Amino acid sequence: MDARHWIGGEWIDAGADALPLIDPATGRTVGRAPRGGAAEVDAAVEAARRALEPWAATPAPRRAEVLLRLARVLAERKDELAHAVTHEMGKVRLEARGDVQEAIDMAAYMAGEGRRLYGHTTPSELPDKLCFTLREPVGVCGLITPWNFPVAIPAWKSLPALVCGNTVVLKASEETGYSATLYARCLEEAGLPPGVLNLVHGTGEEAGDPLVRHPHVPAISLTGSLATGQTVARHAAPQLKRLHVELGGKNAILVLADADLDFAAQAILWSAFGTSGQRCTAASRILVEAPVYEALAARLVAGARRLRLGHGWSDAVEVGPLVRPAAREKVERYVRIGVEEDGARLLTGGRRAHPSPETAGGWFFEPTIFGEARPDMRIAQEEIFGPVTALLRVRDLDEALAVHNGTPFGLSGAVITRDLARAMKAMRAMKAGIVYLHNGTIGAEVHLPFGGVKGTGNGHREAGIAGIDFYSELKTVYVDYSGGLQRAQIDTPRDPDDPR
Ligand code: UN1
Repeated sequence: MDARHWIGGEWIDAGADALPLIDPATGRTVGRAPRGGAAEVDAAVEAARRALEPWAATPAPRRAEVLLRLARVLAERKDELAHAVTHEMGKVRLEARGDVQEAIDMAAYMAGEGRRLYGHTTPSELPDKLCFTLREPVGVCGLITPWNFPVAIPAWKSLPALVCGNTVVLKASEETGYSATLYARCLEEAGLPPGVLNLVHGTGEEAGDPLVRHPHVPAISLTGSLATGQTVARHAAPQLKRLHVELGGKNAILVLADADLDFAAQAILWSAFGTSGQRCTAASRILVEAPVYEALAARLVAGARRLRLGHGWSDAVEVGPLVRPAAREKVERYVRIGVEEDGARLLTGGRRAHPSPETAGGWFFEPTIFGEARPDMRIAQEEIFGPVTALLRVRDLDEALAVHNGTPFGLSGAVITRDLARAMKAMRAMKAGIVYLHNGTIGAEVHLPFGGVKGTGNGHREAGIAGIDFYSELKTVYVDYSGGLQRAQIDTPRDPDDPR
């Protein structure tokens, strides 16, 4: 499972300073990734610049054909990609296949966009004049992707960029370089011309930062932590780059007293402990109306204890490990804070887990639920990014909404109720980029915009048409075929009584 750079169509092996790729379920090294830096980034940007003009000049429906072939290649190699995902970052096979499926969906969807890439056509205020907009590529796009969706997020970012005629330098996460390498191989197999997408590996400081600061990279898209997003925003600002950052969440599920509690428990367990809680959309707060608090808590505790932990490639397993020892230590720190500093009640979990001898070296943590959390507690405010969720008791929907909105983040929120009026009220009032009615907080689909408000991002969205918007420059075109000089705002026919 060795990762390679892909620069200008050439595959480049790791050198002596390679970074290890580690299976988090066993702690064993499974491969190596090259440790790229400014030199590799420069070479990749150069290759992307060379490839830009011919790719931008290729008709969009032709560009889209590559994406359509990519969808097929990814589908053929789905298991191989999923295997890499599980063995590099630990998510279970079912979810790893879902990760690849998201990339397949995005490839098929963006291939369709190649025959649309719609602009606006709109009337002019003057006769014999036509107004419309065109989409043009932005240029070389620098994409920096995280380890938690090693195939899906590179696809979310690169495929709209490519169909819009941009070329790409992708800096993959140093934890999941092999999955990114396989993704790039699929693009090669699909017939993407050399240099149109370039893949570099390395750390954020050594390879990500030079990409963000590079003078020939006018657009940057990052998915990562709030702190990284702030640094990237600072470093991209002097050149006024087009910047998309997709950062943290502190997502909540509201459970109202009329809810079907068995269903609610299912949705919560999936949203809180899927991917071991390592999703920016994970449900880390559960806001429960007082009358059903105890009954729901009992179901959740029983359900969490039943979840089977282990190596994600084994089919019976439902929850994998945390990605690295530091991630588990962070979770442990928050468990201590929850109990000691905050005074919440630990209902279940809170300890390292040891599912089997085979996984003795892995970084497992028990699915953990806090009860009696209060809105201002650190465990109810800060992103933990692990298998930890906190129950908060609320009086009514109004209080639930106030608590829901009372964090620095705003990615996804959910409400579970059978009452349509209360569901609709919640939908309106939740300060979040994504709202789920009668579901948990995860499960975004590729043809809808993805992103959040407040500290979750900087106002852009990815996926859907919003993704197309980010990766295209709009050119506004006025065609005057009147034969004379018509001056907008001045020669516009007006009401004869208007004295001007
Ligand atoms: C993320 O955690 O960065 O809706 C993205 C979801 C996934 C994407 C999560 N499709 O949870």
